[in-house]
Formats: sequence, structure tokens, C-alpha cells
Amino acid sequence: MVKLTINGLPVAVEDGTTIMEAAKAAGISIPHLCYLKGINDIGACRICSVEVEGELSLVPSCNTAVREGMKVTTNSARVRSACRTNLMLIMSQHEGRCSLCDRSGTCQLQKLTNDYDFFENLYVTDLPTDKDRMWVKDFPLIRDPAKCIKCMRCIQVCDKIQKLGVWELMSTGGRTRVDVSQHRSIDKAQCSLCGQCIVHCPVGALRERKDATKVMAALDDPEITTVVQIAPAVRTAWGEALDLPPDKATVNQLAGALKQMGFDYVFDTSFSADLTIMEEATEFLHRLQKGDLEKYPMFTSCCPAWVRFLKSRHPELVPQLSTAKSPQQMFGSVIKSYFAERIGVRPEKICCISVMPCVAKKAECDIPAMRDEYGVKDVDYVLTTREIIRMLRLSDITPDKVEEKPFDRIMGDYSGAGVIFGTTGGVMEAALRTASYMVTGKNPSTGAFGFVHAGKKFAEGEYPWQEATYTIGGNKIRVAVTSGLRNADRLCKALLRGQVKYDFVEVMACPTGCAGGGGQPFHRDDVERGATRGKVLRNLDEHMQMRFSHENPDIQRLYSEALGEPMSDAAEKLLHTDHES
Ligand code: HC1
Ligand code: SF4
Repeated sequence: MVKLTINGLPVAVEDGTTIMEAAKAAGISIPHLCYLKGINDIGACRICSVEVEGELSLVPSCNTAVREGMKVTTNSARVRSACRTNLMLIMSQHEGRCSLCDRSGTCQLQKLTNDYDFFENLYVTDLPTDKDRMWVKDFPLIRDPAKCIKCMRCIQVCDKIQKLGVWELMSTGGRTRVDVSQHRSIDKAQCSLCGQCIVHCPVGALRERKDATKVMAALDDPEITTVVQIAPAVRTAWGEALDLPPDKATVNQLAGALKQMGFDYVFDTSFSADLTIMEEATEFLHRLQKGDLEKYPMFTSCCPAWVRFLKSRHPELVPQLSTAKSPQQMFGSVIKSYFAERIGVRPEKICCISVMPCVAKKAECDIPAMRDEYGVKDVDYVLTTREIIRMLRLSDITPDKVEEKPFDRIMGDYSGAGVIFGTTGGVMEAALRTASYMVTGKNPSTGAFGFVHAGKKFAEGEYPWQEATYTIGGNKIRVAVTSGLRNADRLCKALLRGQVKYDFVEVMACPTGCAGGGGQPFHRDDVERGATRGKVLRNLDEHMQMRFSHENPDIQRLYSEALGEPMSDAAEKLLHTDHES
């Protein structure tokens, strides 16, 4: 252990610990902007500078390791003066029109300038011109270079976590800027749209395309029937921005709030996650029997960022994607056919809206194949969790005063298997529960596939995915699960080289799955909340009576009244896609 003092307090930490981490352990929170532990510790912003006795210059605390006997001061007049000057320099390059900014209220720079009583800019502001602001209209990810503080977080997250290389540092000296790499326009940059750069940007330089105005217009149109679905992972996070804990911000409370807002029908995407499982488990067993999976596994297809990634980086593996549409898209296609007929409304008079923790879902609903034969879209608009929170505020709704409401009939039931879709390993576990039933005619124990998410690592942690082998009805099934696209890329390469063999693989693009999605609420701290939110979903599943997708009575009715059986012609037409467009 290394012993030192910070602001006079004695601290003992492991050798190699940074000053910032040591201070945190002592309850001292050093301000910072660019630092992201293990991802961006380059000391670029200099906001975390501290004084070390005996050193001539201030040192960045985020990447300076502690030394025995060190005396650190984090709050001296010299430190505050340097931090203030650094803030002013950053502000000279930042368009600080906070009321026009997506991050207002959660911006880390805004908090610092407020804390420093910073009400004017002493330096000449030098911002990118309008010409630099050209962006592809309608792309679901939007960047404003005038807000960028060059902290490099987007570059590092995109490279180190997602291995996409969408962002790059360009030019030198005073002209240094972050932009789309290789001078590409964003729509040509093979961006997966995971949105991880958005949630890790400390200011508002990145955001999703806003679609709430179009949804409001649909709500105001008496000719239109509005149908909204709420994704599994939204229930873990929608209360965060409203200071409501998960047990006070239930999904039924959100359903009540959406009803109050004027949506005609409110559903849970966990219903169509159960439907996805019926199709995907059946497809898996068919492909296994046909010997289709001898070389490469079948991949899950519900994460559109993963699908975009596979199409652009490993197109030879695209035929391995399950042809099942995602739960979002299955929901839309069932609403505009089966449900439309039941309520006696023409599909083109229904506006189908999704509330998702995701940015890529905005692009998924625009894929040309995600329409019926008359060109009617399955899903019309996708709102992120952040957007729905704003709409609640805009509608003068106080969510904790709203009564919980059940989901509408006849697609209101869902199982615990559908709920765990929102966390890494959940789709695989849900599929195996039902595949096992389909093969043996008996339900497996709900814990039977639990160790898929229990941290088992292949080759002593060398490969960043979890794997397991199960015996189902005499067949040995090898499965793997991963999240984050760098991890997925390594898994794809290992498969292509023949280093590993699996029958079924789940990939979600966001670390920890949708719970850690790029559309979830912003926070000022840099705490990664995906794993904690995922535990909320696991806990909900454990306490549900119905934990198997095939037991969902609304799903059973849908098959008996409309689809026949999984992968029937009717099911193929409504619920599957070839991933070609
Ligand atoms: Fe997801 Fe899914 S789990 S992809 O993260 O398969 O967005 O929550 O809705 O479609 O069900 C997202 C979440 C979501 C789909 C489901
Ligand atoms: Fe969207 Fe979920 Fe995929 Fe993230 S993991 S891109 S939130 S579907």
C-alpha cells in the first residue's frame, strides 16, 4: 500500500492508483471533464489538475499515480485559479447557449461554470462556422461541432468499446477538431448508431434526432389511432431523470402516464419479445436439424446496431442472423394487421410509436423492408427514454402522482423471459427456455440456463464473451453471449478463423445490453448504470408467475387466431426479414 495525504487527510491505496482515484476513496471528488476510467485518461482538459508538494507545475490527477509520502492539495487558490483559466479557455471554444442544448441540466461543463460563478467569457469565442455544421439531414445521430470541447471521449468510446472508428481528431494546433473519420459524411461512416458516444459526451455536442414533435402531432390528430410500445429496458431507467427509484417508477406507472398523455393504446414490447422467442427458438431448432449451424452459429437479430455492424464489417456472416424481426418490428407488424382488424381501424390510420432505450431503433423502423405490401411502416416513430421523459414534462404530467394502468388487451400479457431481453444474456436465456420446451415437451427449471449470464469466461478471460454448453433433448447446444461491438468483433473473427464453435450466439451492441443503451437518461456523474438496471430486469423475471414465452396466453391466442404456428407462411410474412435492405 502507498501512503499519502490529500488535503491533509491520510490515505492508503494500492500501488498504481491515480491521485483522482485515491481522492475518491477518501471522499474527495476532483472535478473533471474528459476523464473516463480506463477509456479516456489522457489528461486533456486539465480541469482535474492538483498541487503536489515539491512539484513546480500542477499535475493532472486522472493519470498521475500516487507515490509514497506524496502531499496533494486539490482545492488551493492556485488549483482553483488554474481550473478557472482552463474553464475559460474551454468556454472560448464552446457554444454555451444552454437553453438551446440537449444536455442543459445534466451538462458537466455547465455545472462547473456555475460552481465557479462564471458568468462571462473573458476570451474571444472562436467557434466553427455554419459551413462546419453541415450534417446529413434526418440521420438519427446529430453532432454540433460548436459544442464540442475536444475531450476525446467520443473517439475513445467508439474505438475502445465499439471498435468502430467513426470519430477522429483532425488538423493541428488551434484548428484541431473532432469530426467524422476519413472525411466521410456520417451516413457513410459505418456508424452502428449504438449512441454510446452520445451518453458519454460530457456536454451536448452529440444527440439523437428528436421525433417527439411528430408524435405530438399524431396525438393531436383525431383521425389517427395512436399505439405505443414500451421496451423492456425503459422500465429500469425512466424514473432516473425524475428522481424516482425503480420501485416507484414502474412500467405500469409509465403506462398510466402515457394514457394520460393521450395515447389510445399502450403495450409492453415484452409481449412481442415473447413472440420473437417463439419464432427464433423454432428457427434455431430447424437450422440445427438441417445442419445449417455446423460451420457458424445462428446469431440473434434483435439489436439493430449489431445488425448494422455485421452488415458493414462481416457481411459473410449476415446469413447467420436469425431472420426473426426484432420485437419492436414484430410488434408494429402485428399491430397494423391482427390488432388493426380487431379494433376495426385501417393500418394507415394507426400511428405506431416505440419508447426505446436505443438510438439505432430509429433507423431500424426506417429500413425499407419493415413495411407491409402496401408500404405501410410497421413502426412509425421511435422515441428514446430521454425523449419520453421530456414529453411527460411537456404534457404537465407528474408521473409519481399518476395511477398505475394495466396494458391494453389483446396483446397485454408478457412473461419474465420477455422482460430479460433488456439485459445481456436475456435473449439467449429466454430462447433456451422455450427451445428446451419445444424439444422435450416439458419446461426446464428457470435456473437451467442461468449461468449464461453468470460470468463464465472462455480461455481464462482471454475472450470477452461468455459461453456454455447445454444438453437439450439429447442434443449438445453450444452457446455464447456478448455485448459491446469490440467484443462482438473478436467473437466474429474467432468464429471465422475456426478458433471457436457455437450453435447460437447472442450479441447486443451496448455494453450490458439495452439497459445500458444509448437512449437512456443522461447523468452528470460517470457511473455506468447498465449492470444495475439489468439486475432490476432479472429481479422482475424472478418474481413473475409466467416465465416462459410459450406460456403467454396472448401469444397463444395470436397463433391460434391468426398465425397458425411459428414459421408458418403467415408468420414468415409478418415476422421475418431477409436482412437484405
Ligand atoms: Fe431492447 Fe428489444 S431488448 S432490442 O434493447 O429485443 O431498444 O429494452 O425493445 O426490439 O424486447 C431496445 C430494450 C427492445 C427489441 C425487446
Ligand atoms: Fe439499441 Fe439495445 Fe442494441 Fe443498444 S443493445 S443498440 S439499446 S438494441
